[in-house]
Amino acid sequence: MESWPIVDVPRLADAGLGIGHMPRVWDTASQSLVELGGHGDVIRIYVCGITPYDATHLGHAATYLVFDVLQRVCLDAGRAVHYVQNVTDVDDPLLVRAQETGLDWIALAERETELFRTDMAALRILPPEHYVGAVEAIPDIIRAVEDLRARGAAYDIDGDVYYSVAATGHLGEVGHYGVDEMIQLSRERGGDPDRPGKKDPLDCLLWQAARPDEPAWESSLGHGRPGWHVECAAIAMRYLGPVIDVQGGGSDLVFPHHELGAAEAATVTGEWPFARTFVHQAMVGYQGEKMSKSKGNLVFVSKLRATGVDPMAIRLALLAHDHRTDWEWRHGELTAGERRLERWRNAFERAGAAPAGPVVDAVRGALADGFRTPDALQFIDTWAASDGTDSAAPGQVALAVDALLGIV
Ligand code: 5CA
Ligand code: ZN
Repeated sequence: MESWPIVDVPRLADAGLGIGHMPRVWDTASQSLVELGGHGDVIRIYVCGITPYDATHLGHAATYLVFDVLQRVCLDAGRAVHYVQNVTDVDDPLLVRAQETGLDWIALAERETELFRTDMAALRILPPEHYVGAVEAIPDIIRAVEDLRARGAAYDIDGDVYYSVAATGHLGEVGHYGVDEMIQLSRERGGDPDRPGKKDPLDCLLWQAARPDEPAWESSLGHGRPGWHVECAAIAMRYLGPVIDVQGGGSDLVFPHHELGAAEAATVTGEWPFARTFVHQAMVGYQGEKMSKSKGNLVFVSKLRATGVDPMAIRLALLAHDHRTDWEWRHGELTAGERRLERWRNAFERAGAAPAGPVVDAVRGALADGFRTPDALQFIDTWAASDGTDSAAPGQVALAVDALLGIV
């Protein structure tokens, strides 16, 4: 489907600021910092997209912002990035919401996807090269499921097709949860561990036979619709190849989504790991709980924008938090972001300032070494508060803040 408009990223090398370093990011699977890009010049990134039944909230925005800045760091290091994102435009929560509201599920998905695009564009988030809906990926998904079947890794229950976790030797290698925890998480996050007839409680749906009043497609697997994990596995394999550099998303996707998606992909390709790094944004909470569409405790990007909030202040408010630590949105977050933005913009307008080289190096270092966005912001704060006579510096630092942090 259509992505959103391209965002221009200045090349700092052209402004005499050299090139940056490839980032070391926290990989959930190896539980360590891993340097990206050890396997060629192109960095392949797949990030799990929205299920479009409601508007973009700040938790979503935090997730997509992390992968935006990660790409900026790779680009600054002179690498090319191939970036793919999906839209889960047919799934239970979407169909339930459509039913509840009396809206056509396609119209609901289109409306919310369009709002998401507008929010992403306003936040200056780099668009994916391929923005792919589950519905349009159905042929790729069917092919992946057929392949799993041919390998003996799939079986049927009453017309539903399941992936057999017995087919992977890697279960648990992404999330490191014990079996009981995995069963519990699967129960909480859309799985059906208690369904009779399953060979293993953790086996997951690849293809769901048509239910009354639900959309379904004809296929060699029967009349039905795709399961969730295989959607992302199939799209990533189709557009990025058998092994990717980054599988990204929020930490609520570690299990079962990324664990089982990676297992399915690896069963198809025979290659492991499916992703060299699994990078996760921690959960953004609000009013004591994870911000989530199902709980309804949401702060919407579009609502903030409608009240005149500068999207760049939203970016700064989100980047002020470390991506590995859960945090809660509070009232002061936005004011702090707005004040910071104002201080920075004033500093960029000055006739002279402290030289750009050291602060740009420091920002690059904080981002490359563990992706420490809060530290990166503080280095700019310190520069903005300092005096100097370098007349090129304000323009150069502004350019670096645009290139690396996406803030103008
Ligand atoms: N369509 C699936 C992924 S294939 C899905 O999880 N959609 S979603 O709309 O529920 O979430 C979209 C993205 O935002 C996912 O990467 C999810 O992990 C992330 N996300 C959701 N809620 C939060 C939150 N409160 N904080 C941080 N990230 C979140
Ligand atoms: Zn996904």
